[in-house]
Amino acid sequence: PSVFNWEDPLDSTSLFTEEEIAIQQTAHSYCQERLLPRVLDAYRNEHYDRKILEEMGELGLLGAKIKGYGCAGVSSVASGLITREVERVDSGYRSGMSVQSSLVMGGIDEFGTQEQKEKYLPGLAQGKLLGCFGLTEPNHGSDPGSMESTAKPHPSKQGYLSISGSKTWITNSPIADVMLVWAKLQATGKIRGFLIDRDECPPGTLETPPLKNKNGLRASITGMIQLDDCPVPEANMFPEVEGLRGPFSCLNSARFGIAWGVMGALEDCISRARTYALERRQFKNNPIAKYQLVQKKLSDAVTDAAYGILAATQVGRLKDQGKAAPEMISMIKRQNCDRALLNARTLQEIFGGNAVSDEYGIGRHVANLFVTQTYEGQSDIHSLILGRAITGIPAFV
Ligand code: TGC
Ligand code: FAD
Repeated sequence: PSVFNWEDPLDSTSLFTEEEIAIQQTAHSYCQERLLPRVLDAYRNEHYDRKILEEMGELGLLGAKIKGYGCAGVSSVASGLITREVERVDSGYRSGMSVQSSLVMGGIDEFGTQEQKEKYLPGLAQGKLLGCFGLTEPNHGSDPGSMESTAKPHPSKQGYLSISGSKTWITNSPIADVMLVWAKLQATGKIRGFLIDRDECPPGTLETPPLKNKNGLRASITGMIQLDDCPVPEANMFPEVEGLRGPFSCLNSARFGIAWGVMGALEDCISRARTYALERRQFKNNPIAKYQLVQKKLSDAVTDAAYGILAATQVGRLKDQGKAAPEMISMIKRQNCDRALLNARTLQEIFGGNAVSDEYGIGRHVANLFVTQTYEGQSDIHSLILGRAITGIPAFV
């Protein structure tokens, strides 16, 4: 007879190949042995250790889907399993990795010239070069199409553009070596992608101040990108892609990764809450796990995690066959983020007063999961993307 396994209730593992399971195990061991012991300190002190990306690079976890340039060339499902393992420890660590892998490396791989790929991808794959992705601006978050950053011919440097503008809430920006910045080309008014090397920016043309005192995602580093007539070689512009298709294509892959990652965070909440409920005793020395209301909280969370993984697996398979519509990714990003946040918040109640202590880890996940529901398209924005596809009527304007 088949056995019910609360850690994988619908046996999603049976849908993964041996190679995918081996990759997940490598990521799992690294995350539990090397990341978990440092997360509490990192979160308390709002510290991100850039060596983490180098360690991930050594294991082949960065840009893992990309073929060539020192990348592993794995399936979408395998890349999802990596993000699930990283976010099982902390969404901030997954965030740093997603930006590097999906947004920067993915963007260069899809839209870069051969020279750009050869120049940046091997270093990014090793985690020796750090990347960030600048789309959001202080006045334009959900509506990046209205961005104000512009690129115009440089007044004095032949073959250079001059970029001005401000990007905010940018993961990794204070420590990034290379920045993928989206700005409008003045001549056409069209959005284009630019690779900006920190080392090549003259003093005063680039600042990347950190945004401190966050109440979520404290184990990742976030900042601004301020460009003031920054000279950027024309050769550093993505050659063809124009308009929002560029940044949104990178986002398809990062949003897919988040849909997997938040399920890892939720699974960690489930495991912590279950252990706590079995150990904590109230009323005639009963474990609180005996009480129906506690069991319902666990049942809801375990069900949502199992459904979320199955849906993400299906979209991953479709993605590799070239059949994943962006709306499918919006659906799993929205659903998995919303469900992870809702269930984590409910499971937090199982810890009683101890939920307030950061030693129990649950409050950290709840605070992080609020951010995951907000970035890469806030959940309501994904509702509208789905609503547009369902009705044919865009609700944004
Ligand atoms: P819309 O008219 O919908 O589209 C404009 C052009 O873009 C194309 N497009 C896509 N292409 C590929 N994939 C997608 N998912 C695409 N969605 C749209 C579309 O075909 C069109 O192309 P063309 O050639 O006809 O010009 O544009 P809109 O301005 O009406 O968009 C509205 C909306 C709401 C869909 C969009 O603006 C949106 O998604 N807003 C959310 C913004 C967002 O997600 N920002 C993320 C910033 S990066 C980030 O948060 C990183 S956090 C990382 C971490 O730390 O983990
Ligand atoms: P707004 O767009 O001002 O939205 C505020 C609220 O209004 C939301 O609830 C939204 O859903 C709602 N709203 C807006 N328009 C509508 C509408 N038409 N109909 C209904 N509701 C609407 N960005 C990057 O480019 N790169 C990064 O690396 C990056 N990292 C981030 C890291 C962190 C920790 C955080 C917090 C954010 C990061 N972001 C990054 C920015 C993130 O993508 C934006 O915060 C997000 O897209 C929302 O934009 P906003 O904050 O300007 O909110």
